[in-house]
Amino acid sequence: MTGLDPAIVAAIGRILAESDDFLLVGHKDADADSLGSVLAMADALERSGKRTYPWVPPPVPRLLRFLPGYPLVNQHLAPDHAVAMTFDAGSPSRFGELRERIERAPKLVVIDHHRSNGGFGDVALVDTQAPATGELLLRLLQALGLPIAHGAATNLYAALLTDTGGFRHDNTTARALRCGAELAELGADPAWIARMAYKSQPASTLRLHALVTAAARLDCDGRLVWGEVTPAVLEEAGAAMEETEGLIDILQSLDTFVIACLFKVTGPKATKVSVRTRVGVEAHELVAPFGGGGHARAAGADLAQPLEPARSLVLDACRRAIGQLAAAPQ
Ligand SMILES: [Mn+2]
Repeated sequence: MTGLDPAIVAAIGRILAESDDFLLVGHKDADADSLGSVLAMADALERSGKRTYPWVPPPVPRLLRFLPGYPLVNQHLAPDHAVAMTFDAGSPSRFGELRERIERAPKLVVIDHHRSNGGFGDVALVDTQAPATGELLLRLLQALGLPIAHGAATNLYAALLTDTGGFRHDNTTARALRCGAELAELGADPAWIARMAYKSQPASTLRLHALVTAAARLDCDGRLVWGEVTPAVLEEAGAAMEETEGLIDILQSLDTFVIACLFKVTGPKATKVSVRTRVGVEAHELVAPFGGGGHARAAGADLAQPLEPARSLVLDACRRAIGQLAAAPQ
């Protein structure tokens, strides 16, 4: 057991005891950590006689349809008196069109592990050392004595597996592996979840990854690598934007990698960037000037600009960060 703050656990326990309806929300561009945590919490609360309303800002990624309880997401509007709980979001800007709904809930409970978490909500269980929000939620459910059924264990394992990049990123700590073992004991099937998360790609995804990887550019002697996803490349691959998941992992597998960026055109004046960094460059600090956030090694930002100006702003910041790294005494 990792030590959760007993005062926070008790405060969450009181809110759960006093309410019957819970609006459970993940972040926009939902990943398995946010949606898996939402679904695990929904299952635990429903088994405790509560009513739950699991939501993520649409669209709900189809890639995550293997998560137990997926068909329950975005089905029923929560009543106004429902308590809101959010999972894996470091700021209210991550709730997209659900933001206003969450902010007028009578109580807001926040469960998160982002470095960039600015502190919001009436009660916040935030641990930036947690390998995944799913890990933090497992510890919370255990501390509160709530049921953790097979489906919830599967959701939490999927959260942990994907947030550690398949147990490869530097948040793959003893704490993460212990959590994985406990979830396997609770009924999660590691091989099946790995197949669903990583080995179930449609041909369009392989084509998209090949096209973007082949067109990727290197700079700063290969320490900076970036790729871009435009409407044209999506059309050529016959792929949807959500199929870009995993692409950044290919870019950051480069031997000389220090910073990897993936730029995605999400509108005529909207560009999303995902950033990965090696130790020495703080990804969440790199994207902060652009209104973004995240973790030390993985972060992202949404820029209200077309691709070209957005790309040059971000790449300039990357070059400066790499320059400072070179100048720093080793
Ligand atoms: Mn996460």
